[in-house]
Amino acid sequence: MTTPPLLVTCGLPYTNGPCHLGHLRTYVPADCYVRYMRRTGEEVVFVCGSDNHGTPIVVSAEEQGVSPRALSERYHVHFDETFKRMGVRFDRFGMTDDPTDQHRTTSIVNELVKNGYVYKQSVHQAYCTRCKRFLPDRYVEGICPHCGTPARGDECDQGCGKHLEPGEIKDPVCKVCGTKAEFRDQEHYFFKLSGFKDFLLTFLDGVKGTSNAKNYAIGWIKEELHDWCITRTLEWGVKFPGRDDLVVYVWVDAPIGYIAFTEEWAAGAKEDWKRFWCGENRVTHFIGGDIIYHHCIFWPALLKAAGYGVPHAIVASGMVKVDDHKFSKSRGYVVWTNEDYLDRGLPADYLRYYLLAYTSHTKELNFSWKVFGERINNEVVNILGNFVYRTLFFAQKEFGGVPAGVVDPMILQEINKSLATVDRLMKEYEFKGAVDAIMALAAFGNTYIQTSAPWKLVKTDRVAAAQVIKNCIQITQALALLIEPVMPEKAQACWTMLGHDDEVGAHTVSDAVVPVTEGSIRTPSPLFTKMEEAQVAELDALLQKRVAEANKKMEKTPIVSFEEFQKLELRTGRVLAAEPVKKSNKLLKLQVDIGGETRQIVAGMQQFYTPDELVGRDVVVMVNLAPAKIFGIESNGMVLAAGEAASLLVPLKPVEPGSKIR
Ligand code: B3M
Ligand code: ZN
Repeated sequence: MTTPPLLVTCGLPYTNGPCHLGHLRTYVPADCYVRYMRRTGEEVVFVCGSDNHGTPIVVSAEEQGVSPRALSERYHVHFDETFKRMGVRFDRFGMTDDPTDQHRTTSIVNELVKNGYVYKQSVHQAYCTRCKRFLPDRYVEGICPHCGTPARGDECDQGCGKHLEPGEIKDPVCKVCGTKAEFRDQEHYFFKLSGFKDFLLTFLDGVKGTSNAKNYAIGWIKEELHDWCITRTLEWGVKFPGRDDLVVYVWVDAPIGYIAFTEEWAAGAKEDWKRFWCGENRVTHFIGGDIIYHHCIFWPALLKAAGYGVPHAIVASGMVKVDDHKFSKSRGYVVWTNEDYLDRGLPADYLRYYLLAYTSHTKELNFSWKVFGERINNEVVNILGNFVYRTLFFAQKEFGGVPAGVVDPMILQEINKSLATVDRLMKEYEFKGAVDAIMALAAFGNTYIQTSAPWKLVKTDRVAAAQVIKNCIQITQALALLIEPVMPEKAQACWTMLGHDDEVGAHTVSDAVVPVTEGSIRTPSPLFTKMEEAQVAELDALLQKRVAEANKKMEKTPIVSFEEFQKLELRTGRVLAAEPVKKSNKLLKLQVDIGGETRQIVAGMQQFYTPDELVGRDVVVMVNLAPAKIFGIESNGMVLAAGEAASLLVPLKPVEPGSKIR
């Protein structure tokens, strides 16, 4: 049996905001893997596209007063261009809103229905009475029923990370207007996911990729597996077949995009997309660690139910932090790919190197400009750049290029060792390890040239000096070939300086041990320039400024809508009794008549009023404040007062206790 071709995909970016470091943490390693695998002689197709549907896009489009399609097109172009600038080269970068995905999704959903995996059921769905609409997914916010953390309608993004089904979220609030949502019944379609438990356990047992993906998913399945609601009440999306009022859930048509983009590529390349997706395949998904659930549970079950091949490997990247803080756009802990990096003229290859070499693919990456600068200078510039430049400079100066002779077997052996290590680690998705092995070869070269000192040797033994340089050029050639998946532009520059006219990427990595031949090279120039301290400081200052501004914005008192104000129930109340709270020199325990009901309220007023001064007075009470225990005493409301001395707010004219404040 022949091995099927390799299809690599990347999680699809939503078209509602620009590209940032969090995106790149998945795309750069995927691109590195694709480049490497191609250069082992494999047939590889690399597809991605933008994710245009779902509530994140609709909400953003509404905010900006444009259509979801227009917003999607804008960011689609943005991502396409940014990836190219970063050297991430997809064979196809499509859109989920385009006809191919619409068509493939409809076809797959029809298949699911035909195969008996879909049923209709009424669900409690969050509904906003003010906006007069159902609140799917990110239109609603509330509390996660599993862990109690504030969550979005479709996922517990801050807490346990679980996917939430419609109707599951507690205390739902409309994201658009802030109104407390209510639950109303609505008919939806469900996919019988619960029947796939055994299939999924077997699938996950065999799936390749990184262990984090697999292990999380197995844990979730062992806990429980609910059926999956696959429709939403939205205008924007792929219509559910036969229902004009429903679209399929974005997490159905988004991964189907992987197939659609393969179809689009195949149409252009005169290829058969089925080779990649039907039966035995080698589909490899690179994803962010936050979408493991969708790729390891929903997606394989869906493919299986519709009669497609299931993914071969799932590679999940670890989280990104910025300056030791959780990555957060609203808090300013973000690095924008264009604005903060590429547009400042910084080389894409430096960031690629940093992302790949910083830590293991599945571990947390803690970005800081300082460490970025250090690693580029200490590793890329001092080790790799230094070795290559010394070698080529000396070769050119003394021998006018590559000298004659035969490379030492010891050198070829060293290179072969590196090739084997890099090969093993790349295939294990251990990109950091692979980069380290390449840098170790450069460090070996540095030590070798330093201890052999050809610049001294040449004065006494020209032949021996030529031998050293020949060996160093062989190592340089190996480095250019090996570093290409990591730093494609710099690798090409190095390759060209070695005197080649073709593309380094057109060579297999095994060419690293093909003996270099005598001949001329191009005048060398340093491959890399140092990150200047001042430049690093400036980039860091920019980040700090952004964080400070975000903080200020957050601190600002938010504007409150009339509806929100109305949620506060303020009434007049008459103090019936007051006594000091034992063992406290600040608190008074009050009994307040708020109109037919007596409330016990604990207030910090002992220094300002004697109990006698308060009894009989009319005050203003916030009635629907959540009850609290103060000094072990239940307090049910708050008496309003102003200023340091707690001057009581009182009605100017007499009113009945319990009069509403309007
Ligand atoms: N658009 C982005 C995310 O949740 C989402 C990925 C879809 S991959 C099929 O990270
Ligand atoms: Zn609303």
